[in-house]
Amino acid sequence: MEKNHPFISYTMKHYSEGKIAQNAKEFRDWAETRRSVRHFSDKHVPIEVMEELIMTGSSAPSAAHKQPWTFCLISNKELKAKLRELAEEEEYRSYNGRMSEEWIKDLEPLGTDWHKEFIDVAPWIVIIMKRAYEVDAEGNKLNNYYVSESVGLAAGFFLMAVHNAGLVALTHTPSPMNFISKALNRPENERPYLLIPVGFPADNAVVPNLSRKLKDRVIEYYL
Ligand code: IYR
Repeated sequence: MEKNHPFISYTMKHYSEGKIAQNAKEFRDWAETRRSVRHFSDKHVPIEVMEELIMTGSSAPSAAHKQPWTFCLISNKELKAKLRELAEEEEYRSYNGRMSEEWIKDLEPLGTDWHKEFIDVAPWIVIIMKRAYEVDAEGNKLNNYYVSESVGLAAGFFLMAVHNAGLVALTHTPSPMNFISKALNRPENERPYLLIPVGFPADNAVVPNLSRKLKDRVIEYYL
């Protein structure tokens, strides 16, 4: 083993087969209760909570352990209002010409349109940036690998942390997203990946009555 890259032992709690089956079932049942929510309350969520959720996101595996992400944590009212305005401008154009008829039809059951009220109502907006490459102190570019895959995993971990905390989120992809880089003054090596409002659901929040694929359509067995 390389001296410069030491390994440490890793041990996990040993569960019985029955307990493992129970854990798997209970976690799945709980995960199935997560929903994307578009109607937010403006109720306060402490910054310390958000930091914990983000650090759970950042615990995700990443290619070559580069952790190629930055989570922008936004509560500033003026900035949220500006982001909403810019997102709505782009979304208006998307819904009124840029998106295909098929796409618009696919979104019908979700009840989305170009209005993005949640961006300034939710107490927090988390914008996950993917870092295409790193820049060292001398200005040299350093590679990151499988950036989209890695950042997708971090986003997934983050969403589960939000759900676990008793909060809700929406994975929003305003398109195109370059306005975010400008509004947040992000460096050249970062690209917006997802905009995620986080908070409590509004009292009158509703979600579409969707069902999820069952295992016969999800799993192909090679036993
Ligand atoms: N970006 C638009 C459209 C949209 C696209 C998909 I794919 C969705 O699952 C939901 C919305 C919007 O946010 O409304």
